[in-house]
Amino acid sequence: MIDKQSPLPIYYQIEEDIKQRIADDEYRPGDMISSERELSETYEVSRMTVRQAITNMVNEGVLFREKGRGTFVADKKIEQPLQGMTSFTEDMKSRGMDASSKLLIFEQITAPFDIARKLQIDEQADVYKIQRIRYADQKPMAVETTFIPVAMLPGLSERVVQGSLYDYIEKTKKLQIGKASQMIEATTADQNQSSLLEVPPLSAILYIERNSFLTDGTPFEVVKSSYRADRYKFISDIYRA
Ligand code: 16G
Repeated sequence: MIDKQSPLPIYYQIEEDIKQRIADDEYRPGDMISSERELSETYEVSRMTVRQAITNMVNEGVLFREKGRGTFVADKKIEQPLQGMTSFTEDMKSRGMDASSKLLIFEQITAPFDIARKLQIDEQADVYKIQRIRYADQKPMAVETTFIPVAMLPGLSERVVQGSLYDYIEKTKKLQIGKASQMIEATTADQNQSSLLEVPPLSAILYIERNSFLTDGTPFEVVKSSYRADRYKFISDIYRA
């Protein structure tokens, strides 16, 4: 299994082997993998080499450690295409997962300066500030803070935003969502985010800002979201010009 003559580092070969076993369903999410000692015997390498392979896989989010218990196979990351403007509810449904939300904030406030600018509204204008933890199969995936002009969706209620906002905009309000510009940045979870997302402090986070427009060009939302980097990866097809 391990080729000591290969130019590929041994820890890398171990990583590939364990990943292959996960792909083959030999190891499933939640399964405990063998101890460092056992693995070093199986692969006939030092424990240091095994530790290096495991640490790399923990950092990648393939495995996770639990103090005093062992090392386990993590859930597979959700692959989110970068093209196509979808809602969280649609994303989870299309994967056969159950989408739900916990509403943390639902209030009307005077638009903060940067939000007013992005929504192209008066600085005195009111916006809804909505903060939700988004869950897939009851597991926290992201914390989203959404700003929407009150004038755009008068009468928006807590009940509505507990479900799908995009569904409400399109089906109930008959507005046509057109496009968004989006920024993705790497950050780490602060104390509050780590407790909301149920991850250790300083865990890797994908911070996303989305500025969305109706088909007639009117901005309708600014969304600041923090996604668990151990649960998400973004994918896209790219073409050479
Ligand atoms: C996604 C969007 C968000 C939108 C939400 C609506 C990102 C990266 N994505 O989470 O902008 O507000 O879907 O979801 O911000 P809903 O229709 O399930 O409420």
